[in-house]
Amino acid sequence: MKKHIDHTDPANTMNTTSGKGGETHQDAGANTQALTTQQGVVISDNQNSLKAGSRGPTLLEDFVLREKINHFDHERIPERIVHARGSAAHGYFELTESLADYTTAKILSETNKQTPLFTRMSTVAGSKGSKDTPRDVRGFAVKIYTEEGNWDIVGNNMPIFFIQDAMKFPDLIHAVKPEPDRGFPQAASAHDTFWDFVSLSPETMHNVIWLMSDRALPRSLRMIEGFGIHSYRLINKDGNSTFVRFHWKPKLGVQSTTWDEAVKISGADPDYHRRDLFESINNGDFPEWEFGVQLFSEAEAEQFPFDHLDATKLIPEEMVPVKIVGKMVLNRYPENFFAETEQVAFCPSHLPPGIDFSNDPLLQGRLFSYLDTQLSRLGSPNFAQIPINAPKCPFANMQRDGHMQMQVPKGRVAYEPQSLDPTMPRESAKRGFKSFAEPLDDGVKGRIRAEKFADHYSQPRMFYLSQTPHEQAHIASAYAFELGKVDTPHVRSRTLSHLRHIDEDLASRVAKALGMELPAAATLSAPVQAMATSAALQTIGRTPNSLQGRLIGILVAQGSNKSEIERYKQAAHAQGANVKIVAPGREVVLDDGTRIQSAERIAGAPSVLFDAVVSIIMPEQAKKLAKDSATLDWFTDAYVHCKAIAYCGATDKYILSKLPIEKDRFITPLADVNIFIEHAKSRLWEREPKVRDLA
Ligand code: HDE
Repeated sequence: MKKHIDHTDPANTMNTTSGKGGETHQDAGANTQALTTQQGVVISDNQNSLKAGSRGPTLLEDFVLREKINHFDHERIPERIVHARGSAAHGYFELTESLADYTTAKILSETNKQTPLFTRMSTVAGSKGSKDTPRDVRGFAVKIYTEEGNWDIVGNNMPIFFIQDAMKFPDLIHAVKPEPDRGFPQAASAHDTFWDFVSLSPETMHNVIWLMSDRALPRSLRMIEGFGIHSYRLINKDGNSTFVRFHWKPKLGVQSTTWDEAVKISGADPDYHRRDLFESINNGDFPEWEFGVQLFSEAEAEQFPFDHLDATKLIPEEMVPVKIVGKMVLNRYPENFFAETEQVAFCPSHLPPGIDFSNDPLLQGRLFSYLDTQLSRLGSPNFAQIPINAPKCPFANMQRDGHMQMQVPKGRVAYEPQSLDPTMPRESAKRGFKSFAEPLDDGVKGRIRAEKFADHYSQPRMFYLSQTPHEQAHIASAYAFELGKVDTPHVRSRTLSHLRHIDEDLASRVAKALGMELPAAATLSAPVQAMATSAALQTIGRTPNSLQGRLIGILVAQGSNKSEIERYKQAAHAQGANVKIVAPGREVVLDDGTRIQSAERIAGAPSVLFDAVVSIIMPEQAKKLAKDSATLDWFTDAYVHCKAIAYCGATDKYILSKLPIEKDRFITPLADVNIFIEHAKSRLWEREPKVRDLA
């Protein structure tokens, strides 16, 4: 009955899906690896289950089918409670300036050597399958496989956190996650429970204003900053401690999208950031960050107008400069998403000797949480043996057994101290991890919050006043959008009562956009301090005027001018940008008869996916495209998102003239290629108030 079919021939593979009986697979032959069961038994037929007769029933005896289905049924593991959606890459860390005066950690004192690492960037609120571009904080977790043990810097793309004490974390997360009765909204903070919680917890105000800023809408994971947030300690050979905060600064600078763009990107490409990371690494454009430290002594910390152990406070760079001492390069995308990105287990408690924790009460809580969560997520205390988690330096201890033990420890000794086996590992007072011998004041035991933690508004105020006017308008509009989704009037009103302490003008703008009266200001538990503004906190103000790492979309169609296309491509490439050709179809014949492949059909590549757009089309094609809403949106969106547009005569005559587009200096005819390239490096923010009713 059985026929042998060559599955490498597309004509034949059709047969196997046709549902007709009798097909079988292509035979592995002598030189091809054979498909086997988990037990190594070669499988003869991977298309048909074992049946009694050609039309069944299927036999229980079919161990090949049962093993295959059984494994499939258990393919999923619990997703992370927070930061479930993430993308990651391998790379290396290199120290360029030694911190040997401050720490014994080799990773921070031995320069010019490359140490492997794995970095995972994530959203916080959404589940594993949620979109890449919600308004959200981004996780920034780096595992450095140092020769003295793994060092996990588990941080975010914002330098502060929502809460001051670990006790409040489950409440914060329950408030932001989909509401439990209805199961929505997914990956969104714009709903009642989030704003109810934050408006009752003024300590959240600082992170909330960052969340309302453009920082929450990154253009690319390659363009986010990373912060360790908490203060840590560096310990030197004399046992002296210096406080430190860790920073990652992207080589491409910080860049964000607008809110409207982020919303549309999530429809056009929910994997926008993951795809961007994958494509850039595969193109050899390796994402890179500088590694910096803010170093300060206990005495200096005493002088700060805030408590550095409070994770809702940043240390302005103008107060303690960020000293750049190294870099991180991501140069290899994971081979298998599950085995690496999903199974990687970060724990802030993973530190090499020479680095130590501070008493930040949020950090102290995290030191428990991450180890604990890995047990339920990965199912075994042996998760450190999974290749992505295992240290790359030697490791040995007396821990034994447990689910999924991968090692086969030898010998009769599994305890310490022992005198039977001199080859077994022993503690080392000299090389081992030592905690800083911190003198502790003998305060009272109690559920206490330090008084210095009480100032909740000075830093959000500093953040707001540090922004450019465009960014302030985005922030005010974001509050209006989010609170506009809140149905409970007293929650909206209570939030406004806090905004009054951040900035009266901000509060009035948001109230006006919501059509609400301004309530009385919230009760203050500490005076609002005037802090110097900090330009380092801007996004738009600091976006580099550069095309490096950006993407230009060129719309072409049947008969488009090849030399114009080449001219624009070359000009873009010369500045470090990538180019994607967009066309009505996936293949198109140009004016000189060459048939080219487009990267995308226009229906699947709205202009929100590009940093600037060019249109090179012939009149007949322009007339056709003028009737296509995807094409009309392509231009309208590029316009309302303040992007540079280069157009040909036919585009102008048949498309742009039909649209509510006012020609400004960022909209240029094809002849002005150099002007277009200059403009493509930034956005024309002055255009925004003409096209959007900002708060
Ligand atoms: Fe996390 N956090 N967190 N967090 N967090 C987790 O650990 C937690 C906090 C951060 O890519 C979980 O492995 C508590 C601050 C990142 O795999 C969990 C508290 C910061 C990631 C957890 C915090 C972070 C996590 C979920 C308050 C920035 C993703 C799965 C005390 C400095 C890591 C997991 C990755 C993940 C708990 C607060 C960043 C549940 C209890 C502050 C980047 O253990």
